[in-house]
Amino acid sequence: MKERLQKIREEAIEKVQASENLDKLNEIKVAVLGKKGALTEVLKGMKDVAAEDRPKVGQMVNETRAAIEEKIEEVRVKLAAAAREAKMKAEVIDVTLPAKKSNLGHRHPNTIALEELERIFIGMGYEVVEGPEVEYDYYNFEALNIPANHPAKDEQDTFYINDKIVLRTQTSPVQVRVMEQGKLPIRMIAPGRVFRSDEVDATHSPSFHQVEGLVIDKNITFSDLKGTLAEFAKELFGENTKVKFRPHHFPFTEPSAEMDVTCFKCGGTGCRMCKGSGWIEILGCGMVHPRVLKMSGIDPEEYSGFAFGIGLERIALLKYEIDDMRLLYENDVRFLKQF
Ligand code: 2NM
Repeated sequence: MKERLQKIREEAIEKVQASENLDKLNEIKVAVLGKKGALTEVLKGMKDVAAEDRPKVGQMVNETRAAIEEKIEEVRVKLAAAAREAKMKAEVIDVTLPAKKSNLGHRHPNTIALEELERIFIGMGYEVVEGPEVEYDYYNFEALNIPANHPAKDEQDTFYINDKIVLRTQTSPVQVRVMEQGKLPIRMIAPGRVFRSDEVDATHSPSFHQVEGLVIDKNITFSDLKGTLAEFAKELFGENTKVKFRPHHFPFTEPSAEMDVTCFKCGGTGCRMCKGSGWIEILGCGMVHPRVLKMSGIDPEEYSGFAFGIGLERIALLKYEIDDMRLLYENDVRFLKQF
């Protein structure tokens, strides 16, 4: 019996010492100490041992078990440390490696300009309203007092879907739709894409963007128009910006004007930016024509209003000093990232 236990002990310790990982070690533990293990077999054979020898044999079995367990624990601690070490090595993070590039997009200059205009007008209590890009001839022309023989209506200038439907040439049809709803007063801007049958060059594109504004209330005068647009120009181009209004003609406003701002580059003394004049044209405007009000169901004896139209690309090109409109449509990230 003594020899048998001695043999079990030596063999077990040898195997435990040779085990290369925790799984292997556990396998050995089960094979020696488990329910069907070699040592358990010995215990089962105790009934054949003479009664007076049992305490002695029992003690020997316990000693053997304790010795094997001790060895297993010793090796387990070593293997666990080695496994942890290996895991740490595998998961090591090299903080000196270059970071992964996150290709975050960038707002388009048009978008930056639009958000700036929206911020300014929302700050003055205006609502932002959008409408269809494919529009009835009625809303795009007739309701805006644009006569049938007007050059804007020519196929040379407008994309026709059929004789009643066009691609809108301005965003004012959105304002006609709002006026028709009859909820007064109105203080709104209508931003969006418009279409004109133009050849592409540095300052033209068949598709561009406008922000048109409309205010209708009782007692709105040209002074309100001037005050509002002068304040807008200061917000957009700087506190020292001055404005001037030149008489103009639009079918949908009377009187009509174009507004210039003092050049934000030279302050009005004349430079390349303003082609020496000191002034830069930025928008068209006027008092809404009584006929336009009447057609949309608003009584021009009771209400009056002003409107204006701003070319978004024009603002973006000016503000970010871009010299060719085509750059805005190429979507080259090297260009877009600069703003
Ligand atoms: C411009 C210039 C002047 C304009 C007119 C209207 C409406 F719907 F009230 F009649 N909306 N926008 C307007 C006036 C647009 O663009 C250069």
